[in-house]
Amino acid sequence: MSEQLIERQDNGGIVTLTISRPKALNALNSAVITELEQVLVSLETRDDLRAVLITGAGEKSFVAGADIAEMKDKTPEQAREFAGQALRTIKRLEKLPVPVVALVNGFCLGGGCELALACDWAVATDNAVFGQPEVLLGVIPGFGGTQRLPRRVGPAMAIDLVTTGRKIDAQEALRIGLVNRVMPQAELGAYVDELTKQLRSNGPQAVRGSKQAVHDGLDQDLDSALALETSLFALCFAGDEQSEGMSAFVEKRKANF
Ligand code: DAK
Repeated sequence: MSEQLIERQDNGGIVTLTISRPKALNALNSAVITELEQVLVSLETRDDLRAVLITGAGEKSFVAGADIAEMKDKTPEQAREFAGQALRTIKRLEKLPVPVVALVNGFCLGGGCELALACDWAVATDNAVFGQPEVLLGVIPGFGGTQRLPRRVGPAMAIDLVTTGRKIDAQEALRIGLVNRVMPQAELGAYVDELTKQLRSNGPQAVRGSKQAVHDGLDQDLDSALALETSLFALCFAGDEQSEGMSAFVEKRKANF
């Protein structure tokens, strides 16, 4: 039986995906990307999906980048094929209709940092190390780093990181807004439990609608984006969730979504 490179754990619709190539610090090779894409395709149409958490196996690395050994001897045609598949996969992750959270538990470099940037938000353990060191290898980021990084941390900091290739620690990542919070590795499990509880207690369609409003709105001018928000807000009143949520408040009980 072939080794599973993406471990899956489903906790009532909160799915944790663990990239599992610990001997190579979870570097992304074609096999990982292929398996990740298959998993994402299977999640895209799941109505019961509430959130996706993505992390790396072991305590040393989230993802140390694309697999350099595999990339080294690619022909231009093979590089193009890899790029197409990788970009399609990361787009699928970004477009999932539920919150996607990166649990960055160590090295988060190159394609790993770009994977985290395609998630809705990231949290980090205090041993995490971030960077876009592609220039040290004679290439530029190819997984969206030059585009998503400036959108997250601003162009000046992004150009600093992609042109120097310097590594930053978890505290600096927090300060520049690359991650939302930092915690000791031993507390990551408790964070996941708390997040799972929180997301489970919210209206699932409202959670999806909130994400959709932010994502789709960012591609539009403010007036169009506000009109989109109004439409999605009104749509909430067409389902059962709003009625249950507001009735529960009035009746002083917990909503049952
Ligand atoms: N690829 C392949 N193997 C890797 C790897 C990587 N990115 N990172 C680490 N490994 C392997 C090491 O080769 C080593 O394997 P063995 O020698 O034991 O067989 C094992 O993991 C443990 O690594 P180290 O012995 O080096 O461990 P250290 O603690 O000493 O150092 C490190 C950890 C993370 C600082 C170091 O391993 C390192 O600098 N790794 C490379 C980090 C890096 O440069 N990452 C960026 C890669 S470039 C694209 C999409 C994406 C990309 C490009 C195009 N398209 C869609 C077009 C992305 C490019 C990249 O990510």
